[in-house]
Amino acid sequence: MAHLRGWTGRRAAAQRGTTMTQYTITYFNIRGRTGAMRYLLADQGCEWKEDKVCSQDWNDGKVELKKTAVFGQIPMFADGDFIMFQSNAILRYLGRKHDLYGKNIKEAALIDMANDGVEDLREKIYKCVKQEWKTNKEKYLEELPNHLRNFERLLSQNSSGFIIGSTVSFADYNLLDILLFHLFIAPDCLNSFPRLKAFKEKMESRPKLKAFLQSNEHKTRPFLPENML
Ligand SMILES: N[C@@H](CCC(=O)N[C@@H](CS)C(=O)NCC(=O)O)C(=O)O
Repeated sequence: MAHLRGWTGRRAAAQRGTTMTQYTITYFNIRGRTGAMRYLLADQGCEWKEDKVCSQDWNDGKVELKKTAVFGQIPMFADGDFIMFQSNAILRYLGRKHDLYGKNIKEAALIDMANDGVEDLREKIYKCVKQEWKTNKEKYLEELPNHLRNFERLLSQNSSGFIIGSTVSFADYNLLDILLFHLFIAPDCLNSFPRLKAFKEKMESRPKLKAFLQSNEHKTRPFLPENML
């Protein structure tokens, strides 16, 4: 019976152009540090399960995982029995597994470089949001073009429209995610950056990713806890 269910599931997944569920994302009910991995999985035709952690329970110490997580934090990612933490390590793992890590070690190094740039920007915005967004917002948005300009320059050096190399990489999904978050807090922020705007449109128009971005599941998941913004 289990075998039959597996076969039926595989056939259904194949018909939808997706692979069987073997991945699980364990996280709070926000996009936060898991947006990019969801975009990657959706775009690569993979299914995954969501294991939502209640933030109140987490803060009250009621979630066992808080004690067992390698660095005491989530997201946690499972590929079958294989468990790991750290969102950027998860992206790199999926990058290797789904051939989204450049065509040689130099391209891979540049993809790491671009992804670290996204991480730096993510850290900056999360820090401002966590402290006191209302107070920090104006200054943050004043400085934002200086950060976005670096990505615009990188894109100008690459004719493919992707951040590095000629095909999509895991860093592209992460860049898309941080851009979508910034557009949420500052809808005009890409107006002076035509390449970033074109990049966003290129990524959003990839059919499987487009379908995911339009899904209720995605649209109803907030970027961050609502009381933070
Ligand atoms: N470097 C880690 C940071 C993870 C992190 O900051 N997780 C936050 C949610 S975004 C968390 O677990 N917060 C609850 C806590 O620290 O107890 C990553 O990239 O995965």
